[in-house]
Amino acid sequence: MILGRSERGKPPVEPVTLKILVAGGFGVGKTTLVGAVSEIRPLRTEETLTEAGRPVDDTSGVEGKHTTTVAMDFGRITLREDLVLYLFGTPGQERFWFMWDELSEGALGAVVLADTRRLEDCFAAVDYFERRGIPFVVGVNCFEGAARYPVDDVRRALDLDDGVPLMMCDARERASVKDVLIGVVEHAMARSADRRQTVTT
Ligand SMILES: Nc1nc2c(ncn2[C@@H]2O[C@H](COP(=O)(O)OP(=O)(O)O)[C@@H](O)[C@H]2O)c(=O)[nH]1
Ligand SMILES: [Mg+2]
Repeated sequence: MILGRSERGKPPVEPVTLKILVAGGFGVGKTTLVGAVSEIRPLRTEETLTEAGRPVDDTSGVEGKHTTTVAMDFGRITLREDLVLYLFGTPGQERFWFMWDELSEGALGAVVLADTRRLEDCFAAVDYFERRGIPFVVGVNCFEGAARYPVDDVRRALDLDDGVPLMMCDARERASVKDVLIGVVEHAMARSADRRQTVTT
């Protein structure tokens, strides 16, 4: 017998798909994060850092890095059978800012990745999402060798609003990245629920 519907007699669910941006400074682990969780082979547009790009691409602190994402990272993760996230990594360098408005179209929320050794590199992303009212969480990518700071110190250094979640993570670990992504979805949903409340009361 052909089971057109699921064995339990429920119609198959059409998953909700949500778009999440992954932002942060150059070399903070955006490509790594998307690659760690994506079920599809991440689409990457990496280019070898050239001599010409060297004065613009500051690799101090990430000396092992020889490629840079020129367009974007793209990946997909199924959080539940009815919830699929599409991940879009934003290009880290300032000369690609023009792409951000395009990429953030229709996004539910964002992850801003931060490295405590170069915290200032994510200020621009934090500003961008704050200014546009796009819900975001900050993921502190814990590189080994980087000093661990108390969450409150990092929050203060980033001047984060109280409502913005900040999570420690490891961009190489699927489980860790998944927690951060669940954090974004929950934060965005809580924020939109708050807004509905404000409208009706
Ligand atoms: N030790 C460590 N290295 C990482 C981590 N995340 C990324 N990296 C490395 O840091 C470098 C930059 O990461 P990448 O994902 O390319 O950064 P992007 O420029 O933000 O896309 C790569 O060599 C990664 O392998 C991490 O959590 N721990
Ligand atoms: Mg990258």
